[in-house]
Amino acid sequence: MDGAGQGTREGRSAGGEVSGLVARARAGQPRAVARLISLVENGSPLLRQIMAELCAGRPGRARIIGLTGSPGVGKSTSTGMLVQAFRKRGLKVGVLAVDPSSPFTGGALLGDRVRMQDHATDPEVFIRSMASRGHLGGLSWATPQAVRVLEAAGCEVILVETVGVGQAEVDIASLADTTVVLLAPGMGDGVQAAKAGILEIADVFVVNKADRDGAQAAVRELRNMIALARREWRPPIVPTVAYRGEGAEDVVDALDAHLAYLEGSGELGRRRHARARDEIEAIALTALRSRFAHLHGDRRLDALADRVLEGGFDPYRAADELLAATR
Ligand SMILES: Nc1nc2c(ncn2[C@@H]2O[C@H](COP(=O)(O)OP(=O)(O)O)[C@@H](O)[C@H]2O)c(=O)[nH]1
Ligand SMILES: [Mg+2]
Repeated sequence: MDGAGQGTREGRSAGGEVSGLVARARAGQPRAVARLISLVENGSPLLRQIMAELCAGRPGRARIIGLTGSPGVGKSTSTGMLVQAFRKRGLKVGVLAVDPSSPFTGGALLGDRVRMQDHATDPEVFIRSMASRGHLGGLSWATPQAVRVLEAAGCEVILVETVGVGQAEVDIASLADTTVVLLAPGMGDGVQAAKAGILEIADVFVVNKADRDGAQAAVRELRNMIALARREWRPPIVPTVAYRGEGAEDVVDALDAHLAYLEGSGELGRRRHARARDEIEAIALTALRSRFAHLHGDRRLDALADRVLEGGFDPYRAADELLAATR
């Protein structure tokens, strides 16, 4: 139903449709927010116009908090716990789970990929899961654009959950104002943390599952590692039992302390500047890639290959000619 009819309408008055959608998203309508995020996720051709409209007014001012860590460490549970803590303060909260396997409860669930366990919905919470792959650039531009949609919808805090494997961790650190790294006792995370460079990206450490044996040892181990790292900001370590909501206020306090540090040091502005740079770069690289995607099989490429094979013409010059020809 959504398919052909929608397509025709988009074709006829894409401008009007985008403006209407953006207006409804700004008014906080979950369906409009969901639709905009779907368009982001699918790399819709309408994105250029959507972003133009979203960026036309004053920029969004949401606080962006990234949560990362190994699968099963308790990221989704902790995200739910933090949603509650921020809601208690009367803040409107957005959640992006860049991990389609994450179950969430209790918000306006934007799209059907998030499993709903609790049917109570809170209109002041938007929750959405996004596929981490599927288009070039991955997190690098889809997530900032989804964040922009949530900001337009009035979210004051946006929690972004990513599975901490490889590149995703680094990506989340460049996206978020504050990066929370979660560990749990008995997962061998301490050693892994040092290896994976997690120490550098963590602004706050949460040792979740503090109800289990080994939690204190994990805290001690982390504390020792942090003591060796030379950083202006020393990440606090907060033990939590997320599924019982224990430690929620301590995490929020740690997040607040980090925000105060970011603001006081000028680091907040630097991080946001770097984020905008990354996003522009990712869009530009995606555009370049798609511009060159058709080259394979291009007659110009064949002709240049023949010249290189004939001799007297090197592949660098050939590449220069190709680049110049495809401007
Ligand atoms: N023992 C214990 N289990 C927890 C705690 N927090 C979450 N869990 C459980 O750990 C499992 C994984 O949690 P989830 O939030 O989905 O982890 P994620 O994969 O990192 O998002 C679930 O079964 C949770 O109920 C905790 O503080 N203690
Ligand atoms: Mg999860």
